[in-house]
Amino acid sequence: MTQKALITGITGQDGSYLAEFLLAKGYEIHGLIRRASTFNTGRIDHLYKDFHDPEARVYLHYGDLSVSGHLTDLLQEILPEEIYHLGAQSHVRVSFDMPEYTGDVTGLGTIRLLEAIRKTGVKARFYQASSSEMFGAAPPPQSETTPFQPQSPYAAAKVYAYYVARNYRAAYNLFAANGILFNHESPRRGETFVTRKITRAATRIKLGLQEKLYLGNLEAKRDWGFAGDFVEAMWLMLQQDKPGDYVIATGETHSVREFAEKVFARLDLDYRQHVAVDPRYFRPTEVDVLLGDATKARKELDWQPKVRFGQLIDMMVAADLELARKEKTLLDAGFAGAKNRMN
Ligand code: NDP
Ligand code: GDR
Repeated sequence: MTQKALITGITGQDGSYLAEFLLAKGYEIHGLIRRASTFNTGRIDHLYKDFHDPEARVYLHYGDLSVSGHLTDLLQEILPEEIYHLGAQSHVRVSFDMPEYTGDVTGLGTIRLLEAIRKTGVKARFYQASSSEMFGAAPPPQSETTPFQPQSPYAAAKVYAYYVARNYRAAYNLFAANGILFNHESPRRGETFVTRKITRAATRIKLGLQEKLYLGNLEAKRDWGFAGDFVEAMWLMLQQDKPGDYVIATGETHSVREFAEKVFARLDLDYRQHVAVDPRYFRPTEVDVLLGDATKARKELDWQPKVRFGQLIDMMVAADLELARKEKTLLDAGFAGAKNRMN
C-alpha cells in the first residue's frame, strides 16, 4: 500500500524539500495550497504532474488554515497516514505588523487541523513545525528542556501550537511530534529572510544590478542549517515508536554580520562598502543568540546535519549568482529588470 502524506505549507521552502524527500520514498503526496491570483507553486512545479497522468503522485487541494470546515472534508477524502503541518505566517518581523493574523494562522491554524483529526478519527501521525524562536530570550545553548521565552507574536503563536500538539497527544492519544527546528536555509528560502536577502543582494551587486543592501540588526546570531537536511528529521520523528519533541540544529552559531561578510568575500567584495543599516528592519524585541543542542535527535533519531555553514553559503551564492546572471541577460537584451520589493 502506498503511504499517503498531507503537507500544509507545501508551497513554502520546507514543503518543497519535504515533498521531494517523501516522493523519493514512494509516498503519495497531498498538499494544501492557497488560492492566489498568480501561480504560487514555483517551488514545487518540478514535482507536479497533471492529475490525468498515471504517474502523478502529487495532488494539490485548495484550502486555508484560517478556515476549519474544509480541513475535516479534506482529511476524510484523503485519509493520510502522516500529516506534516508546515503552513504558517512564518516571518517574525511581519508578525509585529500583523499580530492578529499571525495568531490566527500560525497558532489557531494548528488547533483547527488537530480538531479535524480528532473529529474525523483519521489515524494519522502529526508533525508540528515548532521553532527555535520559542526559546526567544533564553540563554544558549537551547535544548528540549530550555524554558520558552518568546519575543514576538510569531513565537508566542508557535508556543501555543506546540502546547496544543502536546495536549492532543496526552488527551486523545494522538501521535503528535514537535520538531523544534532552528533556522534552516537554502536557495529556495524566501527572499525576505536575512540569509537569502544577503545572497540575492550580494550577487546582484556583483553583476552591477544593485548598489546597496539595507539590513537591520547585524549582531543577532543564529544556528543556520540546510533545509534539505532538516526535512529528513521531520520524517524520522514520525517513524518512531512513540511521539516526542526534538530540537533540530547544527550546534554552530554565527552572526548576521559574519554571514554577510562571508557571502560578499566569496564574490571578492567587501561587505562594508555595500551594506548599510536601516533601523526599519529592527524588531521591537529581538532574539539575540540561538544555538541548538540536538543531542536527543542525534541519539534517538540518528539524525545529524550534513551541510555545514560554509557549504550552505557556497550553495546559496552559486544559485543566486545564476539567478542574477539570468536577470542581467534579460536586462542586456532590453527587458525590464526586477522591481524593488518589500523586504
Ligand atoms: P515559508 O514561509 O517558506 O512557507 C510557509 C507556507 O505556509 C507556504 O506554503 C504558505 O503558502 C503557507 N501558508 C501561509 N499562510 C497560510 C494559510 N493561511 N493557509 C494555508 N497555508 C498558508 O516557511 P518555511 O518553509 O521556511 O517553514 C515551514 C514551517 O516551519 C513554518 O511553519 C515555519 O514557521 C516553521 N519553521 C521554519 C523554520 C525555518 O528556518 N525555515 C525554522 C523553524 C520553524 P504561500 O506559498 O501561499 O504563501
Ligand atoms: P528569523 O529569521 O527571524 O530567525 O526567523 P530572519 O532571517 O528573518 O532573521 C534572522 C535575524 O536576522 C536579523 N536581520 C534581519 N532579518 C531580516 N529578515 N531582514 C533584515 O534585513 C535583517 N537584518 C538583520 C533579524 O533581526 C534576526 O535576528 C526564521 C523564520 O524562518 C521563522 O519562521 C523560524 O521559526 C525561525 O527562523 C527559526
